[in-house]
Amino acid sequence: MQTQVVIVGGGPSGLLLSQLLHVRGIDSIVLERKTKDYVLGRIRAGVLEQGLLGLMAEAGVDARMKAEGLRHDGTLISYGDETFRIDFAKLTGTPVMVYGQTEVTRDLYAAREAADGVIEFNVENVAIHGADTDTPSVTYEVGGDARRIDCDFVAGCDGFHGVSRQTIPLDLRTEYEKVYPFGWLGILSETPPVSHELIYANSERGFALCSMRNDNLSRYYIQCSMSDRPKDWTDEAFWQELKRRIPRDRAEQLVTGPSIEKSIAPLRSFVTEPMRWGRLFLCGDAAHIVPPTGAKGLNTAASDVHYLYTGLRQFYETGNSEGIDSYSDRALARVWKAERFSWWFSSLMHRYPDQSPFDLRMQQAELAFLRSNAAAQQAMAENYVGLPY
Ligand code: RFL
Ligand code: PHB
Repeated sequence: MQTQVVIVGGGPSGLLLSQLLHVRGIDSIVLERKTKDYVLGRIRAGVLEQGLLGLMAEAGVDARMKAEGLRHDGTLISYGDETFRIDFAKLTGTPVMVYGQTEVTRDLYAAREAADGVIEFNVENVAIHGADTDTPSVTYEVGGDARRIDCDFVAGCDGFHGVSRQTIPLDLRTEYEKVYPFGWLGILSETPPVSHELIYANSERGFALCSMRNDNLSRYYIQCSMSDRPKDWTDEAFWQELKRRIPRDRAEQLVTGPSIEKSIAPLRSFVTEPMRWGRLFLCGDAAHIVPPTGAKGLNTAASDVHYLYTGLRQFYETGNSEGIDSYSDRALARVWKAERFSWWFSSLMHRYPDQSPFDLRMQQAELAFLRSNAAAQQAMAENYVGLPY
């Protein structure tokens, strides 16, 4: 088989890239290790930045998001007995959109299928060959059948555990990592959200987040120990703990119900450099991970897709390789800013096992500063709604 771009990974990065290339007449084949239902069953991101919304419009997949997404003009932050609001619309003129990653992915699958795009599911043993030559290829197996695709470029959109990053020789890449000493226990429940806007809470019992997917689907998280397992937490225990961590008036209004999903996510900051090796380009979680505080993961994946799509388009339309040559530098410049914001917001909102009384005072002082200082709120809002591409 032959195509212009082989895309390894059929998560949001891979599908968005494939659909954007298709709109510009560039062919791709997507290789996905799991089934479509499995990919759609992963409950992940909920908050989309304007940049991603713009890419969805360009890809022709924004109709349902526009009709069903929830526009959020601000967010609430609580600590101790204080709750304050960061007004994104007033500070930046830009809202964010609450629309689940599951829905983004579903819309992208629908668009790829409508365009007869090729997506191979259940692929095994994907291997990328000749990435540092002008004639790369990708081999894989489906149901025991060995296949090979020759291509111009390979996009590694296969997430943190994929093969693409590992394909770049160890001596050519540098990895930066920070693992946080706690996780997030998240549940999804068919109950009305406790607040119109997200609540990020720093309580003495640890962090909590009240989020949502729609008017009758709530997403809540609490900071938990890394040794906890979802089955250790009954729904009842989760709701009790959440109520202790959010402002009292909200806790009294909280509508509880059975969870329809319950999982624990570790918190990690990770970046690999460079994001390109010859004709192989890493995109999204394959190249970087942020802790979820601040909702930057999917949005940063989208900015990578933007830089790569722009570079590939320029190459195919004009023969100029400037965009693909500068891909890694451009993507990383924005990645590191998202890493900084996610690390800062995580550090501000969580209780650390080894936090000293001094560290705690620093956290409280920083929260008090953010609550009362216009410049601090401005910086927070600009980062939250997404820095420009
Ligand atoms: P994905 O989604 O991991 O998709 C990669 C795909 O590649 C496939 N794959 C392979 N395919 C072929 N061959 C192989 N060898 C393969 N290895 C892997 C996988 O099966 C998978 O389908 O990466 P992608 O596309 O880069 O997307 C990244 C986002 O999923 C991620 O950044 C976000 O979900 C992070 N995130 C959030 N991001 C936000 O922007 N806003 C949020 O509100 C937000 N909340 C979250 C989050 C992530 C969370 N978890 C569980 C990590 C909340 C949580 C709890
Ligand atoms: C979510 O709704 O899943 C969500 C929202 C905001 C975050 C992280 C996750 O910062």
